Amino acid sequence: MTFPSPRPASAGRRPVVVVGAGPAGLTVGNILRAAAVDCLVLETESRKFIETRPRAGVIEEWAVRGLDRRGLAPGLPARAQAHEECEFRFGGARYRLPYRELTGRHHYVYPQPLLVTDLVREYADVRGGDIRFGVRDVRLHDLDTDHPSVSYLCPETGERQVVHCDFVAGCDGARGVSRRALPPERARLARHDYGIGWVALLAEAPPSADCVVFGVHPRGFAGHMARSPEVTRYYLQCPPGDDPANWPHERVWSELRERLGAAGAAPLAEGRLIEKRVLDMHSYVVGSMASGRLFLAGDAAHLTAPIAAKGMNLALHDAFLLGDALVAHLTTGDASGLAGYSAACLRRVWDYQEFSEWLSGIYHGTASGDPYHAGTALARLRRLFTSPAAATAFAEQYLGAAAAF
Ligand code: RFL
Repeated sequence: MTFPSPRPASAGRRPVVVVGAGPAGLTVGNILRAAAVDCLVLETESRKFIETRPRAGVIEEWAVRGLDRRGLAPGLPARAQAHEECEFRFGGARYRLPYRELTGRHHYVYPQPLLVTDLVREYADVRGGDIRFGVRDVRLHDLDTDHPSVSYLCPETGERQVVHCDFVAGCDGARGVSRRALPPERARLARHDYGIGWVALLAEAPPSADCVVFGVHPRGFAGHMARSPEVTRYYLQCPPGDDPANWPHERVWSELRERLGAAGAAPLAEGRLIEKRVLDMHSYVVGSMASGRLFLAGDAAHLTAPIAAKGMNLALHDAFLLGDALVAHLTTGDASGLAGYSAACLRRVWDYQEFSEWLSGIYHGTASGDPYHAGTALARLRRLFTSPAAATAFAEQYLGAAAAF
């Protein structure tokens, strides 16, 4: 929904207002600041909250190169762990997929809160960017005109403030307000519900393997992903809508041991569970990521269930394209980047959606209770470990290294 123009209570003017300080919004803000384009970032949460909110950890190599090229997250390649292989466990055995050997590429593991901390510091403390935390009731106005604005309630005074601008970058995630400001035909979602839940866990425990591990088991999928030498993310498939209270410490660890068990595997290092939430696996993609002066980026435009660890990577891809396109338009008048923005982003988005859906078949088919899906899941798995061509194709998709044309 877009609101009629408010009476300016306290007007300011910026070329760009960025709504949301996640990886997408902060990256756009940093690119604008580097080109001396003034902008304002609005965020509903506090700085401390966004710097500690746990989520992603796997960043693709091209995304790290993109950050590095723009002077963002300095030193990240040195501080992040490089991952070169992953392991599938099924039928009581372990199968390694050496994706670096197959493609020459690797993943980085760098927790999202660290990336957000780096990006906020660079934007606000180094590049002098303006950011307002704790804002309430953000509204977008007159997006179909050449004088859009964004208003919000100031956390200190409770008064509505209005900022006039040329463009709005809607980077406010899955539950933000920007997507709702698209006209209905563009806001229409292509949505996919997997009909599956995952208990997402963070354990205060060192990783129990030197790579990401996927357990494909008749009791359900289980995943193991390092986050740091002290913290490990685990996933356990569960019914959608399940209550996290149904997963006490003992049950979690016994299911993880069972589903990730395989001959020769190191025992799991147990630890206190510091995050436990149930995610209902679903994905969506908007019809268009642009309308008038509004451009969406990241989860505001498309959600990718964390099956293949793609969401933050897509948010960064959008942000690189949007930041560069806004700079080109505002500094040289070149509008071609903005004109092609939505189509360019959606190519990669759909590529990653398709891979996530394919991978879901492998993860969840065996436990589906449907012998047909169990059969095709095993066939996909066997193919990965019998056909070097299939393994290489998987590796390219898993790393996001396949060109999205
Ligand atoms: P974010 O990170 O949600 O940031 C949006 C920001 O906007 C603020 N906000 C508003 N601000 C102003 N006005 C409003 N009205 C607002 N409403 C909301 C929010 O407070 C927030 O600060 O979106 P962004 O920037 O698009 O980034 C997307 C990523 O955060 C997301 O895709 C990833 O976390 C997904 N994801 C993963 N992605 C990967 O690439 N690799 C991974 O390994 C990976 N693991 C994961 C994940 C997501 C997970 N969950 C929680 C669904 C693991 C998990 C468990």
